[in-house]
Amino acid sequence: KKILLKRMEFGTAGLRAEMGAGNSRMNDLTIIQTTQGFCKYLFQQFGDDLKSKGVIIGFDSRHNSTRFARLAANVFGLQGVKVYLYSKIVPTPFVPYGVLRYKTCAGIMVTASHNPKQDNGYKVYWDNGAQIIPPHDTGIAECISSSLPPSCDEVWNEDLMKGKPNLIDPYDDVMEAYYKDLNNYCMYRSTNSSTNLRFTYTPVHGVGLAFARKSFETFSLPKFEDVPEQMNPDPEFSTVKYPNPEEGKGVLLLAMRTADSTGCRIILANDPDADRLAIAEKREDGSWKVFSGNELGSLIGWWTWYSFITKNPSVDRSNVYMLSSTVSSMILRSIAQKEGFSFEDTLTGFKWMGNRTDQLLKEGKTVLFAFEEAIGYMIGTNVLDKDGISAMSVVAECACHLNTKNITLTQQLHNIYNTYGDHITSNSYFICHDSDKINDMFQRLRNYGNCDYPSSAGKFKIDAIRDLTTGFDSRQSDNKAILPTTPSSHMITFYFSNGVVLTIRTSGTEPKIKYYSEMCGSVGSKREDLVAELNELVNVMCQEFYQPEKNGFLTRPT
Ligand SMILES: *[C@@H]1O[C@H](CO)[C@@H](O)[C@H](O)[C@H]1NC(C)=O
Ligand SMILES: *[C@@H]1O[C@H](CO)[C@@H](O)[C@H](O)[C@H]1NC(C)=O
Ligand SMILES: CC(=O)N[C@H]1CO[C@H](CO)[C@@H](O)[C@@H]1O
Ligand SMILES: CC(=O)N[C@H]1CO[C@H](CO)[C@@H](O)[C@@H]1O
Repeated sequence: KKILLKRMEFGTAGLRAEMGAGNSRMNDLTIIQTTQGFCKYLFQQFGDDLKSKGVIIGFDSRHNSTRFARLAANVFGLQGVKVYLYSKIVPTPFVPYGVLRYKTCAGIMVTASHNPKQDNGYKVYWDNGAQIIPPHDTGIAECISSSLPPSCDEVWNEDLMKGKPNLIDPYDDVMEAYYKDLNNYCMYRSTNSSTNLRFTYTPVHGVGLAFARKSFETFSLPKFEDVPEQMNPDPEFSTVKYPNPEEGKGVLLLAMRTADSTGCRIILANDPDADRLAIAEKREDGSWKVFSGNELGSLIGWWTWYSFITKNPSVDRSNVYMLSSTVSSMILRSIAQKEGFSFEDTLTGFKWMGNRTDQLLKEGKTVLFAFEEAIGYMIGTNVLDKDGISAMSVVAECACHLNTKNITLTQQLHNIYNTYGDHITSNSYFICHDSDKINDMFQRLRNYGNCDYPSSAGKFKIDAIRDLTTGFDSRQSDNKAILPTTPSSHMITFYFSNGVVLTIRTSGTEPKIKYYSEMCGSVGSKREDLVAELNELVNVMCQEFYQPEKNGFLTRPT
């Protein structure tokens, strides 16, 4: 009954849920209803231009993805809207890329990214090529609830649009154009073709393989080794528990085996819709270092700046931008301060970084790079979203270039910290399924002692607070936060006297209360000391702010 009563909520991330019957699940009916609402909203916003400009639709290799994409195409097609429907599976970034290439009013990608196999999803892009942000989500949600009955019987026919004049397959054109544009990110072609560095690649049963191969070819990189068990699309994700390379070693075990047996020093892994990237590097002792999202962000940030400034030495640096989400490492800010380019942080999610990038481009700025700690990287502005297909070749080229100087990625990461200051992060979460308990916890933090936020955690003093749920920021003279306020979720940032910045937030899609903390050391400080201090602070913070025993919060499974 629960599944019939509660409709899936359409948010800025679109939809993501288990497949099955009922209003709370992903199925033919909820796809048709959602698309009818989305189509209606687009007509309200763009008028009849929608028909000629059209929409672009892509899908991944999950169960039902092709069918869901075709049904969505039917809804638009029946309304006389031009539909660019990919005829084959594509990486998610090919949809936002296509929005910009064909100047469509919107894009839809049928994917649940790295979720378990029983899930699917529906991701939505606006005409600026970025994922939607408020108020479009509520506008679309309202249109969905007011257009629930399927418009006609034909809409269910998967083959309805076959041969219709308003159906276009963009696949071949994008396969050519995307890689032609990608070529601009290749900096040192000559180094590469003869490199002795070897790479292993896994798409973790997703869409990536063909696109990754072509990405390497574009950069004239040597062929990578395939992980045979994981290279072809497999909606069952049969060799992994969760198809999420962010989880680190477990997902990369087979890739490590391939790499060990073929003599590769570097592993590249995309998630199943190939919009994210994980990297591991073999240490001298034969063990593997899996880079965290922040570490990889530091490396790519340094590399994109280094290649850019080498090619454009006399550029006005203040017009050049890098972005990251506010819960990611602030390493880009440190690099920017020293190098003289501009840095901004945004709310979490590429929807915000994509939209901000679009605005900056319209102001004539250059945006080199944006990243978030959840292994999402946007290099350049061909795609205004994270893109694992471009990122993998850029990182591989960076590794080849460093290799010519006998430097590993791990060594270069330390060089970056030596130059710009150490950046140590400690992120984790507690699990809680009771939203009242979560609200109580945040209520207590907002009324700590006598109706104010905490002024310390243990012996660690807090200098300033930003609360993006209420829009408060004690660092601003008017106490108003600069980043947008989101009353629907909790998010408080604590600025400690010792330089640690710590954010606690609820997750929109999971029963987690996450924390993100970072210690930015000055150049020359001792790394072990910084690590010890951050750990002590995080431990006492967890006890005092979360009160996990009292609240019955579960710790992250290890
Ligand atoms: C495909 O979607 C339907 C709902 O439309 C669901 O019942 C079915 O389980 C899905 N198939 C798989 C293999 O997940
Ligand atoms: C490369 O670096 C390693 C370790 O950093 C060192 O042992 C080796 O001698 C170096 N090789 C060359 C050719 O410089
Ligand atoms: C073709 C070419 O320029 N190859 C260069 C690639 O990198 C090696 C070092 O790994 C150089 O020695 C080559 O000159
Ligand atoms: C919701 C939305 O699209 N917001 C902004 C994103 O960026 C564009 C272009 O700069 C703005 O016009 C939108 O208002």
